[in-house]
Amino acid sequence: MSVQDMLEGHAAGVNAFPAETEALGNQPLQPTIENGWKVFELTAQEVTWETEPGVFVDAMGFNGTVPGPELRVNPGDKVRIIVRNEMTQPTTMHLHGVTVPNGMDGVPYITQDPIMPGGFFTYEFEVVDPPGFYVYHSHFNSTEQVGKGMYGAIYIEPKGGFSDVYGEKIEVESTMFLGDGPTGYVLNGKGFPATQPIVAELGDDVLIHLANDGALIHPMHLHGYHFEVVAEDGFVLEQPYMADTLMVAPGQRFDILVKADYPGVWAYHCHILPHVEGPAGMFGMVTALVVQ
Ligand SMILES: [Cu+2]
Repeated sequence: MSVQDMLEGHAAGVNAFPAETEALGNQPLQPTIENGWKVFELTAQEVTWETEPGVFVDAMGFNGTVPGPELRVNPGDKVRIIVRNEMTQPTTMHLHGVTVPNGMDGVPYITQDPIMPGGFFTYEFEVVDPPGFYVYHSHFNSTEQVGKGMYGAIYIEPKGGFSDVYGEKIEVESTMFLGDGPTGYVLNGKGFPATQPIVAELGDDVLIHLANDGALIHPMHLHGYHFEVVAEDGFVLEQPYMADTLMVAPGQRFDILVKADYPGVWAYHCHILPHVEGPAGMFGMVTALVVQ
């Protein structure tokens, strides 16, 4: 590749960021309340998903997006999640890290029959875990189904939200799912330059929920800052620690706090370089913390 092509490629990606694509994941899903139960409805669907401008992949998602919708519940809630299967293959859903009755664990032939195409299953549980960040994902043919996007966030939070958990007023809350399967290297189902920046005002306390639902480890590195790792796998750490690079293995979740004290556009990316940058510039697992 010529020097000119390299320069133009690098510049084009940055100039396009954040590029628009069809649909974003992590959208809030409001429950209905039925006899004291919070009822969420999720539908497993095969979708064509735009990971970056003009790049469409065969994906699978809850309610048609990668990641699926965000579910928010409170300690003590009675929660019902109805999962319908509109796909051409069976599925199940597992509540990753959430304490549930065994029959609600979502593992095919261990705790339930698969949800056949056209069928549904109702997952019911009472929230007994401490406030934190949890995940739901497919547990059937999961290399394909999770790899193609069947995962999403479930937050257990007090009425005052995560500000009450961490004793800081959280001005910006952001969630980042890492993925590396058939969708390519993605953050929340999008590859750079279609990844979404985290935007904060100077001095804001920024909470980032990180989860890896890919098949590879990803050391996530934030430029210009040190962040505080405050929770792991939904548990608030008794001894939070400072870092600038945090290894997130498949299945792990972390909460990190960033005090947005330095203005500017700060790259935030996986530090396995083949996941983020080539001769034509940045791609994949790159976004930015934008402090205004
Ligand atoms: Cu990576």
